Amino acid sequence: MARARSSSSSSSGWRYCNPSYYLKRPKRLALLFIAFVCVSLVVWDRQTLVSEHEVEISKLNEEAMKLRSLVEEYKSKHGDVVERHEDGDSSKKAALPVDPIDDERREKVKEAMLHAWSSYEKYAWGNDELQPQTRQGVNSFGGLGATLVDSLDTLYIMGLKEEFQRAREWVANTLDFDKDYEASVFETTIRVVGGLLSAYDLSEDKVFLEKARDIADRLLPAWNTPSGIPYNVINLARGNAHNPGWTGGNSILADSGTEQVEFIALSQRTGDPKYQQKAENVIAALNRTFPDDGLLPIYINPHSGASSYSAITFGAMGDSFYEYLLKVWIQGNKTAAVRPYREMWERSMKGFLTLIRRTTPSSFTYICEKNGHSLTDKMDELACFAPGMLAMGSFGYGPEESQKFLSLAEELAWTCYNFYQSTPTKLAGENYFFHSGQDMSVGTSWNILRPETVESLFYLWRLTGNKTYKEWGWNIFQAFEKNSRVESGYVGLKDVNSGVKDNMMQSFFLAETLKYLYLLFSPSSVISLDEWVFNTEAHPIRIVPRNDPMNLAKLDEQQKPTIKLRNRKAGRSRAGDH
Ligand code: DMJ
Repeated sequence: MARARSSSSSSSGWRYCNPSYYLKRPKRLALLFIAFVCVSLVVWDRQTLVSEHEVEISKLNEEAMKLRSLVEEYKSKHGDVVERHEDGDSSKKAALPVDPIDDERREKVKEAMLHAWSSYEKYAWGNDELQPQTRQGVNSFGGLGATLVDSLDTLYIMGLKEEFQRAREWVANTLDFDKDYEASVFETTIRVVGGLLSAYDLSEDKVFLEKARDIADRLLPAWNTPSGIPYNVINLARGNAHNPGWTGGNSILADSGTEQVEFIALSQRTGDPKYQQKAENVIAALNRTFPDDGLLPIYINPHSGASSYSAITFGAMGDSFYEYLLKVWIQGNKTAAVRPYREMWERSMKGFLTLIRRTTPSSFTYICEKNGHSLTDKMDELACFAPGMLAMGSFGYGPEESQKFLSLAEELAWTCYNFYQSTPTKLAGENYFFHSGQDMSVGTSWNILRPETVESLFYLWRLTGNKTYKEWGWNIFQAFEKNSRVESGYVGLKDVNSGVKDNMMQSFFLAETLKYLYLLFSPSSVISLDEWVFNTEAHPIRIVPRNDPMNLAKLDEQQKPTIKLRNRKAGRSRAGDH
C-alpha cells in the first residue's frame, strides 16, 4: 500500500513538468510566464547593478591612483615635512619649512639619475648592466634586466613618469625568467623580487606582482634542503640548486638570511603563505642554536643547519642577515608575532658591541671582524650600513640604551664619512685597516659606487633631524659627479687614490645610491619610514598589518602554522598602525 501511495504522489509531482498540463490550464500558464518574466527582470537588474558597480569601482581606483601620485608630487615639491620625534613616536610630528638648497640638490640628484638612466636606455636597454666606457650592455645576472628592474622605483619616486612607463612596458612584454642560468638566489631576490614588489607597491600595477611571483617560484626550490637553509645558487629554468664551489659546500649567512622581507611581502600580497614559510624557516632554524652574543659565522652547513668555522663580520657575507632581523620586526609592525626577530637582533647587538674599537690618535669608532676568538682591525665599506641600522633599531630600546646605540650610530657614520674624506678623490675604498697611532688606511682601493654610507646618512638625517648628514651626503655626491661621471653614465674607480676609472655602472647605483641621496634632500613624508621599509637593495616595501600568529621558535617544516592573510586592501587602511 505504502509503495502504491508513494508512486502515485511522485507521478502527480511529475505532471507539473508536462507541457500538456499547462496547455489545458491557460491561467496557470499565464501565471508561470509572469513569474518567469519577473525572475528574469530581477536577475538582469542585479547583474547590471554589479557590472555598473565594477565600472564605478575601477574608475574610483583610477581616480585614487591619480590623486595619490598628485599628493606624492605635491609632497616632494612643497614639503609637508614631518620628522620622527626623539622617542620614535610617529604621532608627534612637527612641520618644517622647505629648504631651497634641498630643492636644488634634489634636482641635481634627479638629473644624475636621468643621465645614468638615459645612458642605460641608449646603450644597454634590457641588459643587466651598462659598461659606460665601451657603451655596451653586459648580462651579469643572467639577462634579467637587473638595472631596469632595480631602477623602477627610483624612477617612480623621482616622478620620471615616461621613463617608468617605458620600463614597465619592457617588464610586461619582454622580461622572461625562463633562463638556463645559474642565478644567485640572494642577488635575484634583493634586486629583482624586491624591485618588482616595490614597483607594485608604488604603482599598484599588477604586472609587477605577477612577475615577482614568477621569479620567486623559480627560486623556491633552493630552500628544499634538510635544514631549510637555502642553497645559494639555482638554475632558473631547471630548478636545480647548489652552493658555489668556493664555499666548500656551505651556504653563506647573508645570502641565506636576506630574503625574508621580500618573501613575507610576496605572501602578504598574493595570499600564498609558501614564500613566507620558506624564508621564515631559515630564521627559525638559526634561532634554535643562536649563540648568546648573536654573532654567526658567515658559513652554514645547509644539511645540518650548523655554522662552519669561518669569520664573523658585519661586512661582506654577514651584513644583511643582521639588517633583516631588524627590518622584519619593522615590517611586522613591531608586534608580538615578530618579537623573536627583535630579540635575535638585540642579542646580535650585544655581540656587535664586543666588535667595536677606536683608533688612535683621532678616536674613530670602527667595527672589527672576528676570527675564532681574535678580532681583526679591518672594516668593509659594506659595513657602513650599520649606522643606519643602529639608528633605526635604537628606537626600540628604553631611553638609556636608545641613546647609547644612537650615539654609536653617529660615531660610526663619522668614520664611514671619513672613509670618503681621507682619500684624494674623496671616494671611499672597499675596505679599511686600522693601525695604532695611524688611524685608518685604505686596503682594497676600488670604489664601485656603493651606497652604504649615504644609506646611513639618510636614516640618520630622518631620525635625528641633524642637517650635518645632508652636508656629508652632498659632499659624497659631488665626489661621484667629479670622479665617476662620464659621457655615457657613471663608472666606479679602480683606485680611489689615483682616480683611475673602471667600466661598470652597477645597478645598485641607480637603485640605492642615487635614491638615498634623492631622499636625503626630500621631505620626510616622501617614502615615510612609518609606512615603508627598505629592502637591502633600497626598494621600499609598504608596511601592511601582519596577522599570522606565527611563533618563530616553534616554526619548522613539520609544524607549519595556518597563516591567515588579510586581503591587501583591508590591510592598507590600517598600514602604519603600531
Ligand atoms: C647591494 O646589492 C646591497 O646593498 C647588498 O646588501 C650589499 N651590496 C650591494 C651594494 O653595495
